[in-house]
Amino acid sequence: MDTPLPGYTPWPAADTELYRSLGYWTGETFDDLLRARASTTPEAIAVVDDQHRWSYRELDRRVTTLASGLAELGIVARDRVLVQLPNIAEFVEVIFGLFRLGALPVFCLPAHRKAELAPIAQASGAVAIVTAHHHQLFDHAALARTVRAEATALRHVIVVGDRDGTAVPEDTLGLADLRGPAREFERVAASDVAFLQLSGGSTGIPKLIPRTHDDYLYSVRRSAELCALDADTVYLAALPVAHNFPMSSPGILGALYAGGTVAMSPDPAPSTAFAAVERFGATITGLVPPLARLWAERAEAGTPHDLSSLRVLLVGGARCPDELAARLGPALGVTLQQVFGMAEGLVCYTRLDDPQEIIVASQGRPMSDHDQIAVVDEAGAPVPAGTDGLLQTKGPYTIRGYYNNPEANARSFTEDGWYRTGDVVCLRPDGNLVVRGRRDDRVNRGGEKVSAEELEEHLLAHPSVRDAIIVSVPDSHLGERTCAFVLAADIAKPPTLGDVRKFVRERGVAAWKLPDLLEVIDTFPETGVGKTSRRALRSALAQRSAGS
Ligand code: AMP
Ligand code: DBH
Repeated sequence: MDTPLPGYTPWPAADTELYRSLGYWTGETFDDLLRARASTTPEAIAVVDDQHRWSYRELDRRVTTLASGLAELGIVARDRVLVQLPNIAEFVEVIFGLFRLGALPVFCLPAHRKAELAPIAQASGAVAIVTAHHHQLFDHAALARTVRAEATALRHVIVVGDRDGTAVPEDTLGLADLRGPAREFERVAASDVAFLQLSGGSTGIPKLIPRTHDDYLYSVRRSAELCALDADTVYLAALPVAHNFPMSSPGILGALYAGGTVAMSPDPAPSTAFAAVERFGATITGLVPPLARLWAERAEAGTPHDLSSLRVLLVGGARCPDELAARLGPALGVTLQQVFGMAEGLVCYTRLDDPQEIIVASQGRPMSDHDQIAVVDEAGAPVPAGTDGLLQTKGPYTIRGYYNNPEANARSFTEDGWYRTGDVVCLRPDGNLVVRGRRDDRVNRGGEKVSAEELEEHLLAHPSVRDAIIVSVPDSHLGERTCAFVLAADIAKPPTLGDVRKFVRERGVAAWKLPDLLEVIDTFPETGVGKTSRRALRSALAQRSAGS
């Protein structure tokens, strides 16, 4: 198809030409990649989990069967399909099945509930959802059916059956039953959108991130290079695999690109993941800082598991305290690589051979020579070298617009195509970035982002809440936690933390977004301006909680 996907903002022609001429955008698609690996190293192991061990040949065969089954259902190129799966081998089968068909996975997280999935389904216009039957005692198939009832275009609920063999529920399709007559699939263009990724902490219409084969494969290739992946790599997916970090930095796609192995850990906690490292001989993994701390503590205390296969640990998603960064290498016997990235594009890494000071005290530098970064003030003017400012970026794998969302685009992109990351950073003279925090009201709970505005809206729906403001408070484990400052509707009957958590949960919101702390107060502080801006109130309350 020659025309871009409606709702997608392509790079300007001059940039497209530049990235092609530099050899960054190669014209290869994800399906080409799998076919190439299946033909050159068919016997190599592509994916392992507790129950499966698939060679590239076996993965390729399954992908063809699945793509045929999906085609049989009437799913065609450019259709969007929500994928909400835990870390299991079938995740890889499903996304490559969709790639073969030219359909677009929309990457949802297992923790998402109806309040997230229904708007994502609606905004993406998804025609199907692929989900687990049960996962961690939650009935995902039932959730998917509820979402289908609300999303206009969503027709099919496809379920990866429980591993005890329980039949999939009525009115859904079992993944294993999907097959169709062998067919040829039309090759998609590498300049086409390959999938939609989600941006952390959005309100209203979800911000869907369209990534093309060309741009994403470039980021995967470059990541694989900087993280020294090769055919012996075993990448342990410990974080939820649909997230951009374990997907591509260098992640499961980096491992497949290098002809290595993806190993799935159902859980990132040391109790589960250490056994997975040992069992699968993992050589590299990625963690958010609070988990990295748990891993270090457990290893320092002594573990029966052999972690000696592990060579590189990536830490990112939230600021890694320098003290923790210094501890990780010795504790786990790895080289630490800090990674500061975003699903919208830009990824910065410390390099494996950087001096220790850079690895410990910075979040690295952009991975591409053609990443452009600018550190600016509120008016968009560059700040003096070495001072804190807002990070803007553009480059060969940073999107120029969200999918079908002109309002978000007007806020998040400058007229000349720079992405406003919202991150406050300092650019060191050596070119490495130090991340200081965020400008906006997004709380980063150890890599899981919470939009203050989104959570406030849920709290405002509670009958005992007259008004609510969410602020981030420092936390020794997560880095940040959410604190709800609340005005009670009736001061004689103030809401409790338990009440509001239960209430928000029942509204179908992902668990990580529930408020951690609640403070009922009489009035919100004066902000000094006539008009009470919520932003000003948030910062006044944040100062108050920092002082208390
Ligand atoms: P998301 O929108 O979910 O893709 O999250 C991307 C955001 O996560 C970035 O803009 C940062 O705010 C934050 N982030 C990612 N990696 C790091 C890191 N290493 N240090 C600090 N913040 C990070
Ligand atoms: O937090 C992120 O989104 C993130 C962190 C590290 C990311 O997208 C990435 C690396 O690619």
